[in-house]
Amino acid sequence: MLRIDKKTFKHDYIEKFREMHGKDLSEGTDNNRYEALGSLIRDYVVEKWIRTNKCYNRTGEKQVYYFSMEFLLGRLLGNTLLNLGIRDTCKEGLNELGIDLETLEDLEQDQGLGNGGLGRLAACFLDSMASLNIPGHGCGIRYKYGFFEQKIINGSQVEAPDNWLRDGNVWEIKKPDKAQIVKFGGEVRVESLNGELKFTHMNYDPVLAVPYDIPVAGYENNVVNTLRLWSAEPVNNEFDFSSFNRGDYLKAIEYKNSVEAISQVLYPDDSLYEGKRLRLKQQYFFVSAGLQSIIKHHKKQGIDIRNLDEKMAIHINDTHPVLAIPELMRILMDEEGIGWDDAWRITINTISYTNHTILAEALEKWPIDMFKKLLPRIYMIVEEINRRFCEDLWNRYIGQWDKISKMAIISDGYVKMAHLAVVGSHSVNGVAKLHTEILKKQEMANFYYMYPHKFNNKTNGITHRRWLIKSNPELTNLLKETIGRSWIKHPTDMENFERFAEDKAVQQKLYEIKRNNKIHLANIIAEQQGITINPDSIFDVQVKRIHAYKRQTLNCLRIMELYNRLTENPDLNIVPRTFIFAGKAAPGYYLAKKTIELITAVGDKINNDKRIKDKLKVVFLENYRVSLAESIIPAAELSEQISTTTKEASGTSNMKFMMNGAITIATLDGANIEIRDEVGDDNIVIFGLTEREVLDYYQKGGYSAWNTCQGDERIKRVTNDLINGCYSYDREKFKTIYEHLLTYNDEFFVLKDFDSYLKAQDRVDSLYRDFSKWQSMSIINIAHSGIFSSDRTIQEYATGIWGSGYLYKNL
Ligand code: 26V
Repeated sequence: MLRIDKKTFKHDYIEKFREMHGKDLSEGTDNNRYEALGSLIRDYVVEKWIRTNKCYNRTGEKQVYYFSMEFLLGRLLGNTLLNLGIRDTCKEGLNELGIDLETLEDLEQDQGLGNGGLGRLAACFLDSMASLNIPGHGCGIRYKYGFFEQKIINGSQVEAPDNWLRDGNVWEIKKPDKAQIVKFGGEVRVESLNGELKFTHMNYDPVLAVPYDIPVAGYENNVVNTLRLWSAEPVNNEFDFSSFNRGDYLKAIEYKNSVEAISQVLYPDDSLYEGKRLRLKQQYFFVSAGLQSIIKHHKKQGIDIRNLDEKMAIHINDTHPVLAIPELMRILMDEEGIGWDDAWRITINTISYTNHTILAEALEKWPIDMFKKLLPRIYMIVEEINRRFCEDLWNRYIGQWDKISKMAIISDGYVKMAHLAVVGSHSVNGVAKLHTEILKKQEMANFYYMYPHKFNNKTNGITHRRWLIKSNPELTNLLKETIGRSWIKHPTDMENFERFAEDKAVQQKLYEIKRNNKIHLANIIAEQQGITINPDSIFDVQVKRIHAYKRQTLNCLRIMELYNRLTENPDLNIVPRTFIFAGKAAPGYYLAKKTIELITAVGDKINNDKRIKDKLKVVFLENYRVSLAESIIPAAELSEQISTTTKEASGTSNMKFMMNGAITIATLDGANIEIRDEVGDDNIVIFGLTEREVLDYYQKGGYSAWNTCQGDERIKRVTNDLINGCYSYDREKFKTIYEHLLTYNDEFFVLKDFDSYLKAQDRVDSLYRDFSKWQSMSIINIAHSGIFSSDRTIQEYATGIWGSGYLYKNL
């Protein structure tokens, strides 16, 4: 915890402001004030950062490196203040200077270097590693443009670049002296020297990888870990003017552009793999730079390279950083002179891998030709890993050629990244129980049979510091008043809150807190979208990436059905509802973009129909991002987790919602199952096909969307409404959605689950009418959310995978 009193803080702040802006505080803009505050807090953090690093070097503690293409951090100011334990002091100090802390916090640009769940998980993990005293650091890419900014224009998504670095970034420190060279292309010369093969990479295109370090402060424990993000620069920063003739000049510019392209932009897809060469380049770029710098660091500490696996663990977030496996082999063999067997032992012991999806279309594989040309030495190593692996398979599965070619790392003209990840690591984990079971029994059954010891489950989690303490201060206070503070460091202690489930005073207080959060969100909605919503309606929320398997369409069709009932009978007795959606569609994902158009069209019609007396409102909030989620989630009452069973690996917003007291309506998919197990069937609303039923339909067929539609008048009507001009004069507008459901037999069982979903929604309506029942459900959900803190998840990774104990000492 940082010991700083209000007086010192005020003094430091005023000084910092003058030094940065060359004027007095009273003359500055809010932006000036934010910059000065961020910069001052960074200075405070740097002290602890230096001390933490010294401590790590002194103790020789095992270091964990979390490699990820994405870190979706959001804003840093508020959470850093919270973790340093100085948020209240700063707030009061600023107040006395006539400055509102929250106003400044709101000025910070989100750091949006991720697509969704996978990237946000990496950010939660960084927070938990630092807070649990684990020496764990992030390694990724400093994209110049993060996840695109979404605008809704005439009801459709329009993408704009996210120029998040425009006004600088107070949190990063550039470290040019730690830059590394990454080599692309060229060829490999193989020589035999004294009976040993020597590999020399020649005629390659060098790229300079320059690191930017971001401090990650733990919660009141003096630990500051590092997130290192790499930026690509040409090797000779500017092109070489000495050879200034036309040809060279253009070549030099071309080289500069092609190098800078590497860290230019985050790929905005998260479920459709495309074999884009630039993405492969990005992957090798940060993995190679990261590994080189880590190994140099460890060597500097005097560590015997043969014991590297005792001193570091490298975790790969999905297959995106899987080139860490051959790259580590390359460094150990070609640069450190270690033989294959030792290098392989070190590599396997060092690397562990998390799988985040079973969607076949998201599995990465690279065309051999592309791979070989771009990374010739790495390809040779992958080929050798594959040769040895296949030899092993031949001995085990004599004559079973089909099985062998299915499992091979290189086959059918591709390098299969998930296979490389399983073969080259000591641990493979899924992110929720069901997901891990599906990996073991279906998607990776052959590998599980061969390496059962590698497979394990680590159910995801979320940091309760951002998703409860920071974003829901009133609920945090209620918890402190009722059960004390132990849950802050030991989140499962939130279970003590269950004792208050039937306590009328606590129920009332909880209701008031939720209502305040709803009003806060209603104000944002009024400001952003110009829509007035009723704070006494049920806030029914689905916010996440727009994807067919997440079934925003199912949600939308039931709104259309309810609207039909209401127009026929405006006196229908329902609790008024506000349906809130937000989420981005991948720019090339036509069906997802059409889904947004449908939601906004349904909203336009319903919100302006006087007949239904404001009983329903539909809102699509633009530009979903971490900071917006922090306003939406504390205000939610119903959490929509309605993916097709088996398709959502875990989900993490489900955990954030329950922690903030929302009731979940869900299929038994991903971590919804664990949530159900925690709160019991009475405190969650479950519907839909079971895992078995879904798998049977996929394997054996037998589902007819058309017949399901014909057998249900409500479905007939709402699907018809997609093409009869009800929601658009242009009858073609939603035809793709209609066809996906009816012509192409509804891949994600939207119509099959429709009836069950409607019944579940009716249950929600009647539960909500019972004030005391609803509040007690809400209390039970909050009380059981502690287990979904990423602190629990990270403890499991640390003890079960990384073998890194805790440093329970104060730095
Ligand atoms: C895949 C691809 C495919 C190629 C284009 C770029 C790209 C970027 C990311 C991904 C990975 C998507 C996988 C993912 O985000 N999975 C989500 O992971 C969450 C954290 O484990 C989990 O809660 C969600 O259920 C799962 O969908």
